Amino acid sequence: MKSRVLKTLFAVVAVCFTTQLMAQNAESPIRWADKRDGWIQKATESKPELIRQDIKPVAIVRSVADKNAFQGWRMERTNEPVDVLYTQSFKSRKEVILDLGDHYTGYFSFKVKDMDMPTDAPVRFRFTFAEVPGELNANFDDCPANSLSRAWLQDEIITVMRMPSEVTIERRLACRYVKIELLAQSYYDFVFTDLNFRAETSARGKAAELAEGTDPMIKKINEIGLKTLAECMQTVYEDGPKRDQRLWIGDLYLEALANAYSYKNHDLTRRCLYLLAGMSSDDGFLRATVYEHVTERPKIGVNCMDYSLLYGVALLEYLKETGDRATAEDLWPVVKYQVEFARTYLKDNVYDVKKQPEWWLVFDWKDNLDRHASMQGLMTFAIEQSYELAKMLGCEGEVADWPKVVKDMRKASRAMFYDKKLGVVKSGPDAQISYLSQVWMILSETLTQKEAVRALEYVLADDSTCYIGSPYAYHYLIEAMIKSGMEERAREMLITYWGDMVNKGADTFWEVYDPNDDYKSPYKYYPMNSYCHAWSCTPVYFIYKYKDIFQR
Ligand code: RAM
Repeated sequence: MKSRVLKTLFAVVAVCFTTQLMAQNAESPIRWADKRDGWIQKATESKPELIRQDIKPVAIVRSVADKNAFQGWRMERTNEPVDVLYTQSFKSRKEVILDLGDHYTGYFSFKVKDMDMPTDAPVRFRFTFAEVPGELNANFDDCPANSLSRAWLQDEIITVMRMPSEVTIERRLACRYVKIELLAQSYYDFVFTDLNFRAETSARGKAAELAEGTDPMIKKINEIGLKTLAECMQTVYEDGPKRDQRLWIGDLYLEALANAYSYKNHDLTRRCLYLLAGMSSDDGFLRATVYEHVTERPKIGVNCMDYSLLYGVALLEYLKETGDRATAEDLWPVVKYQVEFARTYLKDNVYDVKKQPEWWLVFDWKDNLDRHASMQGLMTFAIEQSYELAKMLGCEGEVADWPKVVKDMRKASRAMFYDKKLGVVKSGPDAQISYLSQVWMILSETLTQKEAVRALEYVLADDSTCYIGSPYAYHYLIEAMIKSGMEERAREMLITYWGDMVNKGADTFWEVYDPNDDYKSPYKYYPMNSYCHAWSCTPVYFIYKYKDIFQR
């Protein structure tokens, strides 16, 4: 009897204790610090295998100065076959430029052997790898100190001590052209016996063929977009295989969209979503970028509020595409935290841009862009999308006030940013009119469709509007045009902007492209630009998703 009472008492105490703990957990701020290892583990499980392919140079080319060419240089094929390098002395030739035939990401190796006598001294080479012809004609030592690390520029000095020898250059490269210069030689002669580029990508499968009557320029844009995406699909969605070779939330979002309509390698998206969650800060804020090598590490201190809010949109798209509810449920608290945290920046329903001096708002590579209206619009859009995610997961009860936040934000935006008379959105103390302010107020459905068309027509016709600086921002412009029913303009814009890069010889699309300035780079030195950049691949998404607009 006594023992039964004791047992019951014990059970009651246990139940009370557990209930209290659960209540405590429910009330306490989201604490997923303990969950992060599990998320990294899941990211590891989804790590794709790299597919490797040996690429041999297809031609010997020469650089030709041409003021009509992109950055003043183009490559011209010579009549010499690559084989001459395997039979004729390199000591007398001293220099060559090889063309791999397309852009590749991977490792370069070469073999050399002495010809008749053993080489009596070390031989020294400089190898330069270039994505575009202009890079090969720049002196990388001119790179200003306030640019990014000079070491991103792909030149390597290699000393061969003995022959025969086989050398693989240690760093991973991204290029189409390889320049070899002989800097110091042995008294005796030597030749190359092999030149090889081992290309790597995790992109598997083939995207669907476009409809037969598709405009040839759109076909070309799609082909280059697919190539750009495949080059950036490594063991994460990289931003650029030359630079920075890492995962950023904003790039992930656009790459995942393009992948969902082409290669459909959804595991890579899952991996990246988990990696980012696994490296969030202790209280749950996402880092805008993370590293996967040597081990997984976040870039502490780089938190971009626009990027962290887009994470939820990316997860929603992933769920819609894959139906992988388990992943979406697992990561839902991350999305919830990003929104709740961003909400602490709201003052009278308007995002307080002054509250975050040391953090960036990305939006575009455009220094003079006033980001206030864009941020307000993006946040409204992201909360609405995140709420849709909550509904799909049956969690909307947890965030029941979000629809009201969205409504209040739209109302506040109209009062603060919308100039009804002129029909445009203005931003900042100087009432700046920019493309992006319109775009984000359209995507967030702050403007009605009629107002959206009026606003876009205004900026398209007004030369003083702050225009767009990167393909990343063009993506949102095209999306906004389609949303506003301006399908023809969207098509024209895609053909004009990306088609212009095609006409200028792009093998892959560039990080920053300004039709008015071929040398534009956010890093104060044009070779530092990444000429194969993830966020520039999104025509692929538009072309497949909106068939009626683009595949005719
Ligand atoms: C650069 C990268 C990347 C972008 C960030 C904000 O370093 O190119 O694509 O997302 O900046």
